[in-house]
Amino acid sequence: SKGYACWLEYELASRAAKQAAREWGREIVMDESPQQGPLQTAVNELTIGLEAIIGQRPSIVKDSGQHRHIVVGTSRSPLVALMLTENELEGIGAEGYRIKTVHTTNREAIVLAGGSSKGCLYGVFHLLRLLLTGAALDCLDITEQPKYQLRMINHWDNMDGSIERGYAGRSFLFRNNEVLAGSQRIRDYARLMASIGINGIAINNVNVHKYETLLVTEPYLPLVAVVADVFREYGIRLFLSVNYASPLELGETTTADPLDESVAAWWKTTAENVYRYIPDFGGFVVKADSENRPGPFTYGRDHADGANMLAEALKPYGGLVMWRCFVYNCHQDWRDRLTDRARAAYDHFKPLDGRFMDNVVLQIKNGPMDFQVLEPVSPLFGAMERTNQIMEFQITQEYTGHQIDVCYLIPQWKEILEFDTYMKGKGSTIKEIAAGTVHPYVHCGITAVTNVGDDANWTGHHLAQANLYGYGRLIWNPELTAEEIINEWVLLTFGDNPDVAKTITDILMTSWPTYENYTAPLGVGWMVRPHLHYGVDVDGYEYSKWGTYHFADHTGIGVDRTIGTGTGYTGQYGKTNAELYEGLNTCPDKLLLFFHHVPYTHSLQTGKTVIQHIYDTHFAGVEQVEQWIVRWQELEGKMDAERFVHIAGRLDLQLDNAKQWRDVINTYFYRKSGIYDQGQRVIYV
Ligand code: BDP
Repeated sequence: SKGYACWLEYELASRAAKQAAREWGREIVMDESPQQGPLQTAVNELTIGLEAIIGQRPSIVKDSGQHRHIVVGTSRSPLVALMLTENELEGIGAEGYRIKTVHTTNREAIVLAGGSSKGCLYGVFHLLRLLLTGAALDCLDITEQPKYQLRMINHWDNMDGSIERGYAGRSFLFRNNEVLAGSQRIRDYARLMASIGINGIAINNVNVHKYETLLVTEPYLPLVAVVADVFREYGIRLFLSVNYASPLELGETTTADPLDESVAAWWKTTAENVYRYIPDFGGFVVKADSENRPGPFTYGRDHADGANMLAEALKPYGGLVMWRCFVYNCHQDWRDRLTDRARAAYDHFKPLDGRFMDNVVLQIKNGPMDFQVLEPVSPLFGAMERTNQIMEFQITQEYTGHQIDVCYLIPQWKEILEFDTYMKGKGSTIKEIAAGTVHPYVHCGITAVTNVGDDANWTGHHLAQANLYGYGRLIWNPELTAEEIINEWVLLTFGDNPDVAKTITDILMTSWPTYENYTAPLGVGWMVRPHLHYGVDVDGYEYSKWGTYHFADHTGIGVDRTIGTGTGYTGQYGKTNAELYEGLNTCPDKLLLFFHHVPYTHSLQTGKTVIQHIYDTHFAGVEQVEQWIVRWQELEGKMDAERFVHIAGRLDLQLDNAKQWRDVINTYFYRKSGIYDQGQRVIYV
């Protein structure tokens, strides 16, 4: 079925790519003999790729008889050392590589030198990409290094086979409370992830219940180890989400107090056992004291106590504790309305800076609320100089259209990465903080909740594959533009028809602003159907316990988060940003209602009133989707029918959704404000 191979669809190779592969790729020269592990995988992948493109299996030789050939090896290979100078090999990090075309008297070779076997693996996927995208192979000279040390994926898969916030079928990791160890799909998945540079995957949901609690114990551990073995071949370390109260819930202790010795001892034994099965185990992901999950608060302890107790157990083996900062009061009542949920993570964690062990990494969602289509950047990120941090994005489209609606998220992530916190002066961007270049973090990087399931095409919507591909590419190299990423992805996934490429690029590049246009306005967020989080429900969360309010009444809308008159949230940012957001006239329009409560007649920087902006954007959002549908229809016959029809169907559903949002939002604000649309369009149904 179309789409299973994702961006590794080598059959799509153009004639030019085939020609180039024939010229260079008949022989792979190596002098190292890998038995297993990433180097062996690298050679296999190069062989598989070349064979699919050329139509003939390349041979692996010690010395080439061909005029043109490919040399693969780590920087320890004598052959590689012969082809590249010491200078050229210097500074290739363990996960990096150099690809260089070397000309000798009568030979030409593309030399791929990996800083380690993992570097070779990443380099092979890069080389195949170069071939498929038509790069000039006779003058290559590329050195690459990932920007981030931890490049992770989080699954929210449950052992019963369901996926929390999954929109692409059921889990391919678990079914009927069993681990699907040994499945081909897991291997195919590891391969896809390695091809975009992912090096750590947490396989189960952060909400850890009965069966998942058992994953770190004997009956399941050997099966988890089988998955870890597969991941290892692809350079990926396996992580597990754990239940903070595991020993208590398994009946092996009478408490989960992190300072209780029996609790600490249980985790030590557990860690020892985990590492017996999985020697390169990555560590634990922990959601504690959050949304009804257990945590150290129950025992009057703080999150440093909790995280350090686990970190102590993992320390001897090099394991990490990915401690999530999504901690807030999810049981607010109306009297709590001024205890702003956006403040929670910072208020809880900032005072603990310096108390965490160096194998603890605080995992912080990109925004202070919860993966809305638009939010300011979390003020906690970069605010703790002495505590490792990793940023968490959401690839799965929980609040951005459930992979029914198109929403290409790379532009959102890029905007976040480029955000300057000014923590250490200008240039203290999220991009640099996550790389550990602003504060001397020992462990840091980026993680994201994934969007895959057992659907034939992995992601439900074919176009949602772009988010997965783009995530990996972006966290390898955040300097890539959103368009560059699409260009690569389209070519690799759909082939080189220019009309197909142009239409898909245009749709993807306009999709995030379009989704924002027809949903909740100006950064206020929510207004979604409770729990489901798809479709409009203006007051769905307005009077509930979750702390997510828009405060719309007959005069105005928005949350006053200023220091002057509001919740004081703006004060969690450094001075430059605090002032920017605090000022009604300096606060960027697009986040206005996140930070300020304003009358509907308030003038935006664009000169429009808030109410007119709401009307206009909601009409514009629907019109944009209608235009996409017209554009899409023009592709009939220019691409495979399977994906053409599938995507056309999703666009129709998206149009329904957009219209519903438009009508409900516009009607609601018309009724609240009594102010007509200046365009005199029908705004109420
Ligand atoms: C929210 C989801 C919920 C997750 C939670 C989390 O609605 O399903 O469990 O985040 O990140 O976005 O822990």
